[in-house]
Amino acid sequence: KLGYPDRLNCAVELIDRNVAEGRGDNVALIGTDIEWTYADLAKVVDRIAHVLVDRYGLKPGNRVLLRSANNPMMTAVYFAIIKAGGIVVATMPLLRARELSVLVEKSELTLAVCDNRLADEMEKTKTLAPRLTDIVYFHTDADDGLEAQMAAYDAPFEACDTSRDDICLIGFTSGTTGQPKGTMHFHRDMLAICDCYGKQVLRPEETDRFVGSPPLAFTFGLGGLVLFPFRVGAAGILLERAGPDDLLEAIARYKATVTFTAPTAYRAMLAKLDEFDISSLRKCVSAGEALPKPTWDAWYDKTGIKLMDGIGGTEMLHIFIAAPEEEIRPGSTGKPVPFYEAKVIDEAGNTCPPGVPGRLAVRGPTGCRYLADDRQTVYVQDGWNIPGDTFETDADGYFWYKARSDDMIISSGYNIAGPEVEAAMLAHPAVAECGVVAAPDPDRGHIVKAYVVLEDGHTGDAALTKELQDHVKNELAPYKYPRAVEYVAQLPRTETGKLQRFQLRQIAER
Ligand code: 3SK
Repeated sequence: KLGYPDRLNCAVELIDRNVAEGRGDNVALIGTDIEWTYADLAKVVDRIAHVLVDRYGLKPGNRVLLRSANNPMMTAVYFAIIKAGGIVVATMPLLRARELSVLVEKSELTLAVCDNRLADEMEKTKTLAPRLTDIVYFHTDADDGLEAQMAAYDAPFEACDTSRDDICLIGFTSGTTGQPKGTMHFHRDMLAICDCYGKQVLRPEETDRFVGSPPLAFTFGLGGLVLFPFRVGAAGILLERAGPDDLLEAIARYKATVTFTAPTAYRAMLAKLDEFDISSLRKCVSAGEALPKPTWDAWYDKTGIKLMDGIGGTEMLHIFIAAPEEEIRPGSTGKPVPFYEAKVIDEAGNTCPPGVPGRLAVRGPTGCRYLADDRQTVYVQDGWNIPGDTFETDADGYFWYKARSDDMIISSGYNIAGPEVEAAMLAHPAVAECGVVAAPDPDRGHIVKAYVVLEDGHTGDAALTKELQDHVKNELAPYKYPRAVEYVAQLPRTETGKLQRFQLRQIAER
């Protein structure tokens, strides 16, 4: 049993508890030119909470838009909203006014806290969504900026006496379809992911330093860069720009020990590993999309570190299938995280035997509660969350990812998982990135089509296409080979790095 008390404010548990239990001098957050201990962070959070309550009338249960790249100040605002009993609606920094105004309307937001460097789009949002009446900017020395207002407060802020089941976060997901859905999470959920995946699978230590690329507005980043370290008094390194070079540079500079990023970033870092000292690293988490076995193998060969694959979701808050290092089976996602249950089901809802693919169903201490969205009944059925992924299990209870359920390609009656073909293609040295989807075909219904970004020094001609097709035929059952290969400069990805196969499918259908 996780057994959280009825009255619980997760900001107190994740920040103030570290101070109260003697970890106040531990480094909590590292950003560009700034380092805050837990004692520093607790003070900043309290000052911001005072400003939001006294000057902007924040009341328990109010929702607040938060808009920023990853940095310590964003994190302090995040927890100030929660400490005051508010609900954070964090948004990806790259969202444009039109997209932001949809979130403002959907979440009925009147107050936003925004990094001053993102002011242009924020002001445009205000004109598109007039219900947004107050915007307070930080990272500015303006008289009405957050920092100037905070200077008037020094006293501790008394945390709102929230229930463990009060909502503290609405995470928006556009998934890979482009239709935003708000997922609501409770105070206890923020601790549950730390106590389930964090403590049982990842097992961080107080001396760890976490670094990674996902935005904090994506719950993968929130957990991996803030919640998991905070639960044990460790440090989160927050990078405003987190491309593969930035990540490598930060690992070397700050002696990071744990990384959280997507397979694409691990692949990109592989090419440059020799230029940086990454000897401080001890654990590397990969999620956000399926981890192809060639990427796992290449990372292990070069670093000696076993990539910790996992699948999670904004709906579930974080990772629910993964494996601790000693139980990793390369190519498998792992087993249900302690306190979660998972099964693979057929169309009638019966559990599929090992080796038979079906839809993943999962349940546990966190789960999907959409904000005013009919898709709730599609996602949650009979108390089980159905994330829309096709998996199969093996006799030992490991889960093997096949595809997003809508990424299965049916060609001449064969079921082919696009990501499996992508993994095979990626094992070829000429292939840097690959997306595989169904393309319409008059004879076969659909054929497998691969969109390929080449490594430097290769030319996408007929000879290479034949070589890649033969390569896949050698790696997989030959009917899975891509009958069409197109070379492209880049693949469509979400801001969090997920491949947007629906976009490739649309292109393939033209
Ligand atoms: O697997 C994912 O995409 C994910 C989403 C949200 C939170 C955590 C993870 C791993």
